[in-house]
Amino acid sequence: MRRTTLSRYLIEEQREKGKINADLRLLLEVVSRACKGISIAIGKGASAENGGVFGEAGSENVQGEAQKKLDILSNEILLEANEWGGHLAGMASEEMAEPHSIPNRYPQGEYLLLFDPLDGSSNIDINVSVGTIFSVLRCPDGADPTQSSSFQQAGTQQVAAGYAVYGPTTLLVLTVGDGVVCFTLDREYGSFVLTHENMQIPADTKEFAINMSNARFWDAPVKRYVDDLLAGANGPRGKDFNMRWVAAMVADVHRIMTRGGVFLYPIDSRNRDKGGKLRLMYEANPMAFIVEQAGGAATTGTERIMSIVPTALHQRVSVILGSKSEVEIVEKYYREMN
Ligand code: AFP
Repeated sequence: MRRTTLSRYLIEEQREKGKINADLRLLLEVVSRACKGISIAIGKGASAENGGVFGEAGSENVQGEAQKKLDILSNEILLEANEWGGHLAGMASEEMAEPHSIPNRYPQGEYLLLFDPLDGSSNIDINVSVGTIFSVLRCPDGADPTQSSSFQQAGTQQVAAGYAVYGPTTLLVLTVGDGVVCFTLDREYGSFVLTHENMQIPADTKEFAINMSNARFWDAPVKRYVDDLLAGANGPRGKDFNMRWVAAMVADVHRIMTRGGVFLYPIDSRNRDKGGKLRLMYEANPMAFIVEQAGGAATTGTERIMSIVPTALHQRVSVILGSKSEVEIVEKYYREMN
């Protein structure tokens, strides 16, 4: 049986469907190659040279979070892979305060790439799934790609988005605005192979994902929603729900992409001054694009995530996403209780 590799899928999206151009195809190939590199680094773990790739780096990122060695290594792999191909005008990352300029010796392209190089890094040391999240925008005509303002576009402007999950298998989930597809890394051949076409989030769910230890900080609509779920078959929802929390958004979202559910990292009294916990431009927006393309929904509780026009590169946001009917119930509670 003929297998569809990522390269073949992208060529078909370009040549037959006209959904992407050659530069975007190259960009996505290069990002996938970088994800393979990150997957290999993670696989080596503590056995890698110089004391292994696990553990603290001893530094902090722009958000004041302690960086792991693998955060820095994954960031470098993505930067190095993408800066010389001629397809990018600039890059921005969770791990860098300012956009990364393409060195003058390389040609510049029309696209901007944003990423969280290693999502869920607290999972590294315990050998649980982590991932990479990325978003692709066009650099506006005449805009300076060294400036954050060039990146500050609403999520609706994304031309592609994806994530890699480094779990028991390495997966790459991708959208170019033509549905969502999932590729599995065939380690023997070193290529991503199409394994899930047209991913759709099941509308009905019995699963939710939220960090329950934050319950005392939640706003009333979130508290009411989770209370309803916890009440189970005897409560207003009339059925029992199960809870899962991987503490890596990629893994939680991938579960929802596969078997439905709802993921919440809402704004609360503890994170309100920051605007939430998750980052809008390289975590929430790409996930929202993927989830919407798979028939789901993504909201802050009061507005569609992809409609927000960012005011800062590292802006944070309230995130509620997944099965459409669940997201709509949370939005309804926000409307009724605000
Ligand atoms: P990092 O990107 O800093 O590793 O954080 C992971 C994350 O942003 C997201 O992937 C998880 O859903 C969330 O944090 C977990 O946060 P808690 O530790 O507060 O549950």
